[in-house]
Amino acid sequence: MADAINTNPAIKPAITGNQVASAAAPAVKAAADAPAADFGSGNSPKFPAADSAATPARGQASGLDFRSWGDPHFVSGDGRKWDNMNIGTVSLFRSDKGDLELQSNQQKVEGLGAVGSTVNVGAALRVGENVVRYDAQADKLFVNDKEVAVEAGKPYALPGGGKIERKGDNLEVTSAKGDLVRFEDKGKYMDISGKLSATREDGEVTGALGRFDADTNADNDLVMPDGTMAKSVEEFNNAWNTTQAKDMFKNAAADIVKAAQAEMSPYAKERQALEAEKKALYEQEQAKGKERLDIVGSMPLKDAVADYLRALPADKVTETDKELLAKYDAAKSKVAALEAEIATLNEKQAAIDKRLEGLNQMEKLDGVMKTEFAAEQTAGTERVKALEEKIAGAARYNALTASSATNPMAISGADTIWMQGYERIRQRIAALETEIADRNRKQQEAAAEKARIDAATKYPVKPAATTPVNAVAPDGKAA
Ligand SMILES: [Ca+2]
Ligand SMILES: [Ca+2]
Repeated sequence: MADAINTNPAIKPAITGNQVASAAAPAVKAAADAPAADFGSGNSPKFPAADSAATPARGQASGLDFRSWGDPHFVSGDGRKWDNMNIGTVSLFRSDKGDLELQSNQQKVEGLGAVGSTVNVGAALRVGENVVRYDAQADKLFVNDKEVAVEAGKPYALPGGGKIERKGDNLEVTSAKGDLVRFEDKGKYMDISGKLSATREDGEVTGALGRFDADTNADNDLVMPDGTMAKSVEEFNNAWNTTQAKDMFKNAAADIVKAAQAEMSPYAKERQALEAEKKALYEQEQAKGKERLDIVGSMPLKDAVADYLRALPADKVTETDKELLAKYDAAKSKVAALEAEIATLNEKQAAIDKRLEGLNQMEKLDGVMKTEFAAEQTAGTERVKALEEKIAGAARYNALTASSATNPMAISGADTIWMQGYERIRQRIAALETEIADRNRKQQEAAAEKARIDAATKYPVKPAATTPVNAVAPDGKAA
């Protein structure tokens, strides 16, 4: 059968990877939106914060609050309420971008109610490359397996971004993206509540607390791990029990982080690395901006005075003024050097933004390629079936055509109907071949577009051989 497909020159094998036809790629759009550096505040308004980057690829999630409280009553993003009294580790939610995951440890505790109740006795949260665990019964907090004490008014900074704060009996963990998870100490147990970052996309975060989707409908939040709707609350609750391997209460923090990274898609990995780098660049830019402002604020001379002194004949300038002028010049070139550094830092952030947007587009194109490939396979199967029918009927069709040529009256009504059916098979084959070629072309176009975007948005833009920041100021002196 496969031979039959390949004999048709119109049917090319589908593209499965990054193969690219040499299709004429549209000209790379100039980076016209590259911002002018804003030296006024040291902050570029174009890049206000590290988490402003990614344009949502699939719409923002709506309804970001969540809660698991008491003997646990769950509340989903859109406000659906139900109970989950399962014993063990529950996967409350997980981001498909790989940067956020929350689990709870549900156990039956005696002395709560008449016969004891199932409650949250602990929570484990992975934020980026950190695992934060809270043991409600011992009232102990662990960051990456080390016990940590967080006092009110003294936020604990998480490596790589984010923080933990104490607010009365509560501990609030904020991720670098702005997700908030609250551990509420209730003595023998805890409640868990919080709000996801507004940057979260439709369905990006999902788990035992439901799917955080773009709509505001509470009835469609109970989505199973395989993406289908749960048939019952019980089925839904049971589906989100955590396996031993992914249990954050039972594995070392380093192993949890490693496993999470291994599961991330290449897009998610690159995205995470870029967002971390962008944040670091932004912080450097702020520091340089502040340094620049400090120098500008304490210039030894006003520009007008410097201009005036320079305009004087040399013998009219005092030694003191000469010294001031020299200091003024040094400060001026330091400012110029800082401005150049700030501009470079700005450009790098712009390039990262461009790449992040590129990653979104490439991910979408991957989806297009997958869909087209699947449809092409379906059409291919149908074509093979039709070809078999065509081959099986060929002798009869040829015989009927031959006798019809000599004596049209010799063809019966049934034969005529049969011949029309045979014609339809031939037409169907032609239509399928057009469809297959069309779907194949769409895959090639998507692959070419993906390669074009990949090349146009590569980051870092230049190899690391460019002048390193901080190396040499324009005046030739070490900065
Ligand atoms: Ca929603
Ligand atoms: Ca919903």
